[in-house]
Amino acid sequence: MAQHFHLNTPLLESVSMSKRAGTTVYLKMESSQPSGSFKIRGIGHMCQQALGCFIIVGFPGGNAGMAAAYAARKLGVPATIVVPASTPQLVVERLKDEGATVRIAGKVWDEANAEALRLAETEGLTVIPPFDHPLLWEGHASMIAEIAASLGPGVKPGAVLLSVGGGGLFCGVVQGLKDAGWKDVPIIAMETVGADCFNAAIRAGKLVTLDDITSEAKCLGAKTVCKQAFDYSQCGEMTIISEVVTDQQALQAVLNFLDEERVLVEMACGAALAAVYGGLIGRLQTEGCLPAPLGPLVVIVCGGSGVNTEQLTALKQKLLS
Ligand code: PLV
Repeated sequence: MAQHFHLNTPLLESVSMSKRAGTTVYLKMESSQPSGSFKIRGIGHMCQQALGCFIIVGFPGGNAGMAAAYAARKLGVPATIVVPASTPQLVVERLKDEGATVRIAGKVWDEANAEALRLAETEGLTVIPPFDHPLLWEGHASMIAEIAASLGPGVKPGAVLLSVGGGGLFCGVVQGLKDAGWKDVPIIAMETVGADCFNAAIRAGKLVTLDDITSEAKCLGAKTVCKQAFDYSQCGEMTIISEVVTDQQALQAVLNFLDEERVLVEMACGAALAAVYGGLIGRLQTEGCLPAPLGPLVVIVCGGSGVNTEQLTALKQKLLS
């Protein structure tokens, strides 16, 4: 059996983004993972520990589901992905192409989750959660060890820039930074308006459940961030900067990235990229939240497979016209 399912992804220097950020920008290309996003790191790791068949409750975005379906195919075990009815047909088709059984249950994630728990109970399946589990964070943390190896000895990031949905990626990156001895590296955690459960929790000083997900960045659409992510933001051990961009800014970043780096990513990833394209890095330096000058900025290009040219055109019409 393979040691793990994820790939060691490239760390690419972006000249055009470096110009905009005023420091060297390195792109950790998680968009080139099998299944299209970083999710395979944590989910692949967890599926390897799980015995037998498993089940996952997918969000409409489907990247966690895609990663589980891929890992199941490689392990030769069946996977059932339960998704809410709001899941786009494109995502359902891709999950089926990966060989998963797709069950559509309920209108929203909570209803799909209830059905998944019922199925797990009656059919004896293991539930793989999309973002809230230590094994997922352990798997995601591997990207920081790779970044350290790519940067080489003595080079440390000035900051790490990423997107937050339910906080699984964030928790993995925190863990990875701690493991690398990089606790002093600030994390810039990006969300979109209407999918901003982490920012809302930080502002409220407690976990907050959003009424609804109104952002088009569906893959950031967890209503409540995981407790571990919130706890990291409160413990003061590391510098965590939480920022929110509009859907328009996230989409504009996706378009800029496609033009300049020739890679198509989801809006969820655009939220992080928008920090560079929208001039946020400079603003944070002016406000004293980030040092000036800043060491290399590492951007986690989390990817996402729920996007194609047709959907991009539809998003442009909806958000930018
Ligand atoms: N997306 C999950 C969970 O959604 C899903 O099932 O699609 N970037 C991309 C491309 C993602 O797919 C996700 C998560 C994130 C960022 C955020 O990661 P998280 O949830 O670990 O913070 C809710």
